[in-house]
Amino acid sequence: AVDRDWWRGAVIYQIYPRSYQDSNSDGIGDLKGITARLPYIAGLGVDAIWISPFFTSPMKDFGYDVSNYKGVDPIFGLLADFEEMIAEAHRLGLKVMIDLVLSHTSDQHPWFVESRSSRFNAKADWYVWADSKPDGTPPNNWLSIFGGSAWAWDPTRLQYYMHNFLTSQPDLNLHNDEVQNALLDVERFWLERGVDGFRLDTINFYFHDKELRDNPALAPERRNANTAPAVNPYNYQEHLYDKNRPENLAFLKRFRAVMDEFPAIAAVGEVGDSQRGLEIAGEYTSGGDKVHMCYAFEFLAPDPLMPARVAEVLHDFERAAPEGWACWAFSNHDVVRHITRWGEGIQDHDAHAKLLSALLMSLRGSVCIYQGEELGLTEADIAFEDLQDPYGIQFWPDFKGRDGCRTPMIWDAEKPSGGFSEGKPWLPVPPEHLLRAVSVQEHDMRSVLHHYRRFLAFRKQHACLAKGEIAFHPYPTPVLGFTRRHGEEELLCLFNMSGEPVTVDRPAERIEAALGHGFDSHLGETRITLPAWGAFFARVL
Ligand code: TEU
Ligand code: CA
Repeated sequence: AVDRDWWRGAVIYQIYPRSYQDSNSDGIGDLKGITARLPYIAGLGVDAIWISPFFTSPMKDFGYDVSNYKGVDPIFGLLADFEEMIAEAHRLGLKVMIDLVLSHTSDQHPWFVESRSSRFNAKADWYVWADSKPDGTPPNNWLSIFGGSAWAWDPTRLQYYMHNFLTSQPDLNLHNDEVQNALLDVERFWLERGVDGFRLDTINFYFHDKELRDNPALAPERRNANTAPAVNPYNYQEHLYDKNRPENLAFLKRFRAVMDEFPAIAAVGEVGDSQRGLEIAGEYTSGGDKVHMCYAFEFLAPDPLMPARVAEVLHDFERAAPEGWACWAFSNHDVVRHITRWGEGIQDHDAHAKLLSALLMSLRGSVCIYQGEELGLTEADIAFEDLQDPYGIQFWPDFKGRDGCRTPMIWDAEKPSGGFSEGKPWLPVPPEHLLRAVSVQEHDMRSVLHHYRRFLAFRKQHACLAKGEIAFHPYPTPVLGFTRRHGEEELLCLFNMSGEPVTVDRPAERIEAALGHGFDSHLGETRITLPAWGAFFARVL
């Protein structure tokens, strides 16, 4: 029987295809490279892979600007390579999720080329077009995430078009039914090719306010403390009208209905909203008729990961979505790798990496881990001359962009560019990453890599970690404690989120240590001792 619920509690391994494995020495990772590495991924013990976009693209945003949704970009290979990859993944028991970028296309997509050619063509209304104000300025105050106005002037149509990201990423107009149908056709195309699900890029940006009302300024106390207006004015606006529109729910239901025509498909929607993210995630994942999970940004922010913060985020989500389902991640291709982001002043890098991975994989929800995270990779320092990310080039040096987390995967310390490519890699390989190569960590049972494997196996043995309810306990800082419960099984999970050993009282319940995952914690008669960055797991009897 097919397990339609496989996604609930699944661990999804995110692959950034440009940087995973190059098979033809052009310095850029590709689908054949991924296929060659699938046994490694399956060997980690994850349930699924999510591959960042590999579709035909001018690569202005490295694939998040699609010019043909049904084609594989020649840089990554052929459709036949994708078919081979998916067959091999399935043979190894891995689900395959692909990354659909449906909110916008590339400006080189034939739909946009036609749409911009005149005000009267078959696709004239497929994008978001509007006249300027009488003084020639954009229709309203909406801002682009990547800087400046969300409107770009088109000299042929003599109108503005809207773009939430780069000017070369025009937003599709999903208010138009033909556009919706075209996107559902793309969905069906890939489902027919055997994909098991989707990561839906910027799912809350699908619709805009048809009346094009101005966004209000965000009240000072709600502004994101991590950004200054000079770096990104986007965070100083309340995004009521340029995204998060109620019309989205009906479209998500249509999208879901197509998924449900196929067995065991799942979608995780990326909800980017620093103000109402969890609330929106709740809306989209409740009711069982829209997306299955939402990818939450809460643990991708620079805020330090304190025990109270973890509990707060999980409570907020449960409040917003008692029946919803979240998908948590600490790192991805858009943010500073978490080991660096949360690692200031921390000495024992490996212990820190292990603790965080155990915590991530013990949260209620599904989990994404990002390639290289299982090696404990740090953020790479990229010189301005080597920068590739347009978002980084725009805001340098206040914001250095996203290249530091996109450097190549490190396979073999002895080979050029760590075994990633025999050519010149598209981003430099930081020398310090070579010490963390798979080839090095394979030989060390105490390595971060072996820890990930052990912990993934531990998670598989304890269904409550994947599917159970979560209840937090008030342990004193720096200890975070909760139990996960599913059916008969209950597991107490304690995390020492500090670099000093700590001792806490043993709980009143009868417990039995469930170790075997590499943390040297000690269960005494009355006390539990956790080493620096240690964790402790026990069955509640
Ligand atoms: O990201 C959406 C998103 O909100 C990010 O732009 C994030 O805010 C930003 O990268 C700062 O960290 C998705 C993709 O993950 C990203 O790679 C794309 O650039 C973006 O959509 C546009 O498609
Ligand atoms: Ca290649």
